Amino acid sequence: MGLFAKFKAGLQKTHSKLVHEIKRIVTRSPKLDARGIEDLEAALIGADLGMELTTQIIDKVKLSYETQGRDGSDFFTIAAGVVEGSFTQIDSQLKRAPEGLTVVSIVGVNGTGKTTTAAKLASLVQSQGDKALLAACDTFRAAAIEQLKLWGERLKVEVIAGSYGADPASVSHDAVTAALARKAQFLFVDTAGRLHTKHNLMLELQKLHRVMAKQLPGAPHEVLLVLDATTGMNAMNQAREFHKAVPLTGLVVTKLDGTSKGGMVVAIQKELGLPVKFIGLGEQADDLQPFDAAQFAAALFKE
Ligand SMILES: Nc1nc2c(ncn2[C@@H]2O[C@H](COP(=O)(O)OP(=O)(O)O)[C@@H](O)[C@H]2O)c(=O)[nH]1
Ligand SMILES: [Mg+2]
Repeated sequence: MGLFAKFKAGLQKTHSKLVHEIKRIVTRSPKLDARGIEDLEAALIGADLGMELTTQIIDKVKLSYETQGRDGSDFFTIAAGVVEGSFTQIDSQLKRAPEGLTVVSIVGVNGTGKTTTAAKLASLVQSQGDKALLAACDTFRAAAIEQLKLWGERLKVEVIAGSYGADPASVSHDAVTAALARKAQFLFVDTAGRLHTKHNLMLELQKLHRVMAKQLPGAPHEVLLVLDATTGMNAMNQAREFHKAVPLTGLVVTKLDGTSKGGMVVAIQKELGLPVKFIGLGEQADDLQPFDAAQFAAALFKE
């Protein structure tokens, strides 16, 4: 499947709801009366695009209808343009250390898709010719270690793990040592899920990062917060709190295939000024895609 086809398939739920509703509205009132505008607003907000972006789209639509006598069919082009434009400042590339090993720490609350994302990222860089290792630093749940090991077997990626209940910082220390010894380009560190409101767990995460930085200056080079798209705007609070405790370098939004509110990707990025680096569009290894604003906007609005 090509990249656009992947985006399109993964964002199908958001796309079909948006396009269906918008078509209904513009067919009913092609000249866009006040009620038509209101309904369009509701449709965009319903997809979690956020107030700011919705207003931007509606203003632009109104303007073009009033001054250029456009009709409903232009709505999609205008909306896609505004969405794409709102991402221009953002660098969504995965960071790379100037030389040697790049350490990527993967953080977030329980069940958002951290372990899956760590494995998918290892698969991605591996497909680009880099060597990756995985660190099982969720020592809080025995099943989490097994889950990552299973991915490692499937992808043929070495997994560094401690025993259940071990200090995650010591596992991360061993993992950095191993990754350096193997001359790997990337180490993806899978961490335990933690609520952003639990202070002691945030301290534990800080310690994990400190230990790696001591061993390899600059590490972790990338701290990715994994957010579950189906939790909608609650993700915003998680992002704010995590960012206070451990400076984040980017976001991964997973499970976009399971929601019709995919617009939250745009809203969250706009609100927090953090780049969305990857989006999860399914459960398979190749269902994680580097974020691309143009493809994303087209996948939401292209008929
Ligand atoms: N549909 C879908 N499921 C996902 C995606 N990412 C993760 N999952 C599923 O979400 C569940 C929790 O993922 P996991 O990686 O264990 O979450 P963690 O607790 O944050 O480590 C698993 O069943 C994953 O297969 C995604 O992008 N799309
Ligand atoms: Mg996990």
